[in-house]
Amino acid sequence: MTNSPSPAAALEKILVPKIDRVDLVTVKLPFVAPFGTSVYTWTDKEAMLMRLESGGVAAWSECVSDPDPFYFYETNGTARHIIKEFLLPLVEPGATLGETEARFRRVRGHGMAKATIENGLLILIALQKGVPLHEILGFPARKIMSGLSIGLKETPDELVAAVERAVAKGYHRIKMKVKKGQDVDWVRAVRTRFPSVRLMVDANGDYSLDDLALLQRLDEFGLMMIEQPLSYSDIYEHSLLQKRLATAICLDESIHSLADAAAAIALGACRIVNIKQGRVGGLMESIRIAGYCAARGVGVWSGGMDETGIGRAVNIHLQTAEGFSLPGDTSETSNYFDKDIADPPVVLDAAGFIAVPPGPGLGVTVVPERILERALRWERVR
Ligand code: OSB
Ligand code: MG
Repeated sequence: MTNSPSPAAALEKILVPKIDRVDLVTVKLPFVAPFGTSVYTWTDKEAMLMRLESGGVAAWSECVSDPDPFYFYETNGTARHIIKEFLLPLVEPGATLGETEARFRRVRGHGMAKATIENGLLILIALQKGVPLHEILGFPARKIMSGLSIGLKETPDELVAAVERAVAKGYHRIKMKVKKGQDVDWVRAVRTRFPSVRLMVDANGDYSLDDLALLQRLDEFGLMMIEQPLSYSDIYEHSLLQKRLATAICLDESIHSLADAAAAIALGACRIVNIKQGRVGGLMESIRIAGYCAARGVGVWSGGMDETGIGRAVNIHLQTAEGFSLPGDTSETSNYFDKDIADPPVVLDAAGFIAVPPGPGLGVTVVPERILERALRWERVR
């Protein structure tokens, strides 16, 4: 594909530290409001966390799967199984991260499980060196653009009110979820109230090519993009659709790797890629995809999985990487939780930007009492 060095080349050479202990801890945090999508409505975030301990230093990472397979095939249950039985046994102190990633490739798929370990190792390495994660990734700190993902609402008025609050906060772009029967009129309601706000929709795969005429009606609203209009597993039909739409298509669910992104771009299936570091198997693959897309004029942004403060901080550090050109689904902690398990919470500054939390590792402090308070399960696995 290309002979230029991978933007993750330096990362691949970093050595895996010795690991004294590994724990998997499942927590459940109630959302401030239910989050509705075309595939499911979540009322809380049930997250599986990983705690790596090495020489008295503890690093927390988060598996971005849900307890259910409604957005993605992995679940907290499959991730626990794959991590315990197949991935952790492949993690060998003294091997490089590149070698570790290569060993992980023998396990097909299960990127969220792989990313949980890779995130944890990188955070641990950053903590041991006393530097922020973004520095280990190879990028200087920069302010991150913000974006809000608004779930399906009961009425257009409720949706417009949510957009009003987001605009008042200064979010750089607003995404609204759509589904069949809750699309054109709802977009029009928002557009009528806010003719020029940077707006996009996310269908989570609810449409098919039979809906072409309907999807074409969205072209009149000047949307930044339509995210994953067709099936979660499709690339080819998106390429047919993109030829018939003025609005850019963004792929989310369909992209599991750099190879998927390359195929989608070659086919003209999208003009924008949503990178969720867990869905693509980790931060190194995310950095490769972002670099690949940027070199081809394809827009990139960081998606979110309604993460706790741990996964949210990972997404913020990732967005210092080259290629992240568009505002992502990175919004304030208060949009999700009254009380998160890490401090400080994510907040927007007066211009709508998010600062990378300073300090070693993620730059956020995990509060053990809050984890214990919310823990459903605590299992030592190594
Ligand atoms: O499709 O991007 C999605 C949340 C859970 C599962 C899938 C998606 C989402 C979001 C919200 O849109 C992202 C966030 O605010 O973290
Ligand atoms: Mg999406």
